[in-house]
Amino acid sequence: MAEIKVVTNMLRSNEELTAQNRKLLDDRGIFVVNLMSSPGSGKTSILEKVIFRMKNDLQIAVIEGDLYTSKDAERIGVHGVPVVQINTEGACHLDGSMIKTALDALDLDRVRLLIIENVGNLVCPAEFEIGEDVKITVLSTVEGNDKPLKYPLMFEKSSAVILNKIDLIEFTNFSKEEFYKDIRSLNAKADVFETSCFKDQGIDELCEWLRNKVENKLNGGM
Ligand SMILES: Nc1nc2c(ncn2[C@@H]2O[C@H](COP(=O)(O)OP(=O)(O)OP(=O)(O)O)[C@@H](O)[C@H]2O)c(=O)[nH]1
Ligand SMILES: [Mg+2]
Repeated sequence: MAEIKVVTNMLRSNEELTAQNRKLLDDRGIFVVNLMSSPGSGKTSILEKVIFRMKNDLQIAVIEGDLYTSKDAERIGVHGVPVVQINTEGACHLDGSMIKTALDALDLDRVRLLIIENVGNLVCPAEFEIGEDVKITVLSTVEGNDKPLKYPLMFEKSSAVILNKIDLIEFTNFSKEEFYKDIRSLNAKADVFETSCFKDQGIDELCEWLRNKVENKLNGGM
């Protein structure tokens, strides 16, 4: 019983903090992405590509979630955009309190698009709202096309799904047919992008999608 109470309190506290974070971000019209995937699917690589293309005409900031290191924040920092690293010290997902700390470290008046790279994990991050407008899930071809059905929640809740490492598909048994069938059965509305960070494929389309979302939010819609 005691354990159940602790979890309940934690979730409630996360909800409260997330609501505060969301208000802070909504008041400024900042569009927020919660970027999730298994470890190594290509979240940071995609971010680097997106930032390179968009940073000159859009104010972008990044929050990097990682268990222990600041390796991803260092990669993003090279591109000259504001980035805050959160080390979860073993926790498998970001939560409202961590995001609050990170928001305090950013100059939000100079941000239009905030991308939060969650801890690499296909399960836990999907269960915690962190003040985002949309969730985006990345799956890479080398992980196998069975993952959406095996780990459905993240795919169900995402507004967009990115199928990354499309350049490697010929070396795998990944079935795009099965993948699209399963994604559609879980989430009929999700937009799907096929990307390769090595071949620069699909990144322009993803940037366009993000740009539209940022503009919609600025204009008061979602
Ligand atoms: N072939 C190929 N490799 C890629 C692609 N995107 C990323 N990679 C490689 O995949 C590895 C992992 O990429 P990351 O961007 O670090 O992945 P991540 O999801 O941020 O990883 P974590 O933050 O550890 O969860 C790196 O070696 C990348 O160079 C791609 O489109 N094609
Ligand atoms: Mg990363």
